[in-house]
Amino acid sequence: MEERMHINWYPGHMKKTKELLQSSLALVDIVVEVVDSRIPLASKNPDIDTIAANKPRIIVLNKEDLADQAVTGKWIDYYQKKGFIAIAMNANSGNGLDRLITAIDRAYSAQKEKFLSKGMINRAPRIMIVGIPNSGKSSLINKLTGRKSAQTGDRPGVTKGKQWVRVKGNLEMLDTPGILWPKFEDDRVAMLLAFTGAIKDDVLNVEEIGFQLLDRIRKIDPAIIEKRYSVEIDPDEETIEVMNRIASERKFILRGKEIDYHRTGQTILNEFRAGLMGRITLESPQEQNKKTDSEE
Ligand SMILES: Nc1nc2c(ncn2[C@@H]2O[C@H](COP(=O)(O)OP(=O)(O)O)[C@@H](O)[C@H]2O)c(=O)[nH]1
Ligand SMILES: [Mg+2]
Repeated sequence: MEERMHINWYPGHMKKTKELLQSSLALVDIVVEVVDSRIPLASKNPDIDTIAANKPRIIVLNKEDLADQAVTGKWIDYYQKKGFIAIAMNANSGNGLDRLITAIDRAYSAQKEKFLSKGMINRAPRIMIVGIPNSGKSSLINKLTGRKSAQTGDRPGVTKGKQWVRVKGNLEMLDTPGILWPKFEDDRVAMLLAFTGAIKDDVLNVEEIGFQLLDRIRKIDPAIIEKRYSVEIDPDEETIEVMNRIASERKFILRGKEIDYHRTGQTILNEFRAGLMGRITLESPQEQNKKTDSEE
């Protein structure tokens, strides 16, 4: 895409966020980082490895219900090889919450030993949830606290004091998540974030993003598109042809018989995000390995 995508994240916010994050991190034993299983790398913060370097970290591959299970398994291996504990979960249903609690116990074991060997009173592990916007932090917090309503005021810098809450699994959690910024200077990443809805549509060119998503899914497996939109795809044809047929299949035609690309693009985005095309992962660890190999 030629036009650069603009993400509303001001440098002032970022500095404030970083400071808040660092002061919170000093209080916790374990950092729980929430990422989106459909884009497990693009949905990571670029600086967390440095900022949280000295804390045990658990990577939660959230929204696992929307991602390809086999690829999620590969991502878990990928992160575990890097020395993290990684688990898959669905923060909407709570599926995987038990795995998370077990993982926290594991991550805490070394520190627990240290406390005990010094004859200190053992205490519950203190955790903090961090992640980029839309990764599912509030949903996960609600599952841990058993509260129903999502927390609002999810803007960087608006945190009003922090509180410990005792949550499932006998943990103490900071009630406010650490909101991290994405790798927004990277256009490949920005595109993936746009596909999943992590960047609001009103700052995007929906026609273009919808088209790019169609093109990507077609490359992953054209049968996904054929099935969802009742179209047949010729391997030699351009993706725009496919988009045109989707539009006519859905009757997204404007007066004057022009194709309504906005509506077609929006529909592709909405249906992907809602999981209506099935489980799709947009980034694979192999792709990542290839990239780093060529950089070296
Ligand atoms: N399908 C699915 N949707 C999820 C999951 N977790 C969160 N969501 C949805 O993703 C959106 C963002 O979640 P939210 O918890 O507000 O993210 P936050 O910005 O990180 O606090 C909401 O629409 C949630 O319902 C999940 O595991 N699966
Ligand atoms: Mg939130």
